[in-house]
Amino acid sequence: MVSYNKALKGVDIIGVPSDLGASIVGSNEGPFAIRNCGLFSSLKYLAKDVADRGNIAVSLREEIYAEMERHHPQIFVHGDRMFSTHSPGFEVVKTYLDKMFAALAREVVACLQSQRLPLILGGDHSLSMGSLRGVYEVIQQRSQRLGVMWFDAHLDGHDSQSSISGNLHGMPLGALLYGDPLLGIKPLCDPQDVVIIGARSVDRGERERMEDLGVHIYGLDALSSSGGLDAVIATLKKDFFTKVDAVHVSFDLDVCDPQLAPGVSTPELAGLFERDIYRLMRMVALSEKLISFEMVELNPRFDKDRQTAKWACEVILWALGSGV
Ligand SMILES: [Mn+2]
Repeated sequence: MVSYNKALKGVDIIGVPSDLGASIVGSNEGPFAIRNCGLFSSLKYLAKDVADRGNIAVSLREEIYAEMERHHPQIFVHGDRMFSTHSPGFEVVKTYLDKMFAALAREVVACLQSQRLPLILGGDHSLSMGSLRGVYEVIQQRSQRLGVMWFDAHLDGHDSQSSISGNLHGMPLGALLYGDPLLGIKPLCDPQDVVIIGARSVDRGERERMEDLGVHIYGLDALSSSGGLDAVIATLKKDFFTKVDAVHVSFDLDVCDPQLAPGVSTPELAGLFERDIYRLMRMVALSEKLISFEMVELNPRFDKDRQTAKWACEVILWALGSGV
């Protein structure tokens, strides 16, 4: 049993050591860095039944390059841009991603079906394309309504057409909201039940497209005005938690201020600090509706003295009720 969610029998850690969705490498080292901060033993204080299911198999970039060369002998410039959706070799990348996302979705389904909370450690944010597919599979079987809380400096609301970079970690939420034929993703999220918290690096078109559909965006402007966080928490309690049956939290560490969490691939100035996150995670724990949690975008290469990895552990523990 987890201290603040009686419906959960235990917690299963799942690592996704992949940075294939990002042009900046290094977030593949995230799961190792978080585990090395003693996550497992800390979780044991909160939930007696904690298991680590290990990592999802992720192919090496080098292996994928070699496969690309076989299909596209004319491609000889190897670089991180090769993984962009605009790359001529993307269909090769996609076969690897599909395998990885399907494996993650299967693991998530297995956890949820045994009333356990999948605690997913990324990895870049594109992993949500796999994790949320698994969560929705179970939610639909149960005829339930899922709320998605997306903590992020960015909206991640592009699709493979609208994205300038073609980086997959900038499009997981867009793909899940609109569907994306190139990525083979059908629309899964109900926009009304998606909240984005902490966004501050936003394309106007991306924001308007999401808001027109009904996605609730609580950007840094809403959170930093006087009484802003109080108002957002009150609104979420009234209009979000009461309406959904279960909640998935997707926590991109770049939602935090870079002074607090420097170890991310795409830092953005002026983010959330400890007290804000504490209050938001306490609300999640007290709701008793959390069914899955992912911690993404930790990039240990940019971390300072493991500060971001330790902080990531703290956020996880709060979400599971350690600060209640
Ligand atoms: Mn993100």
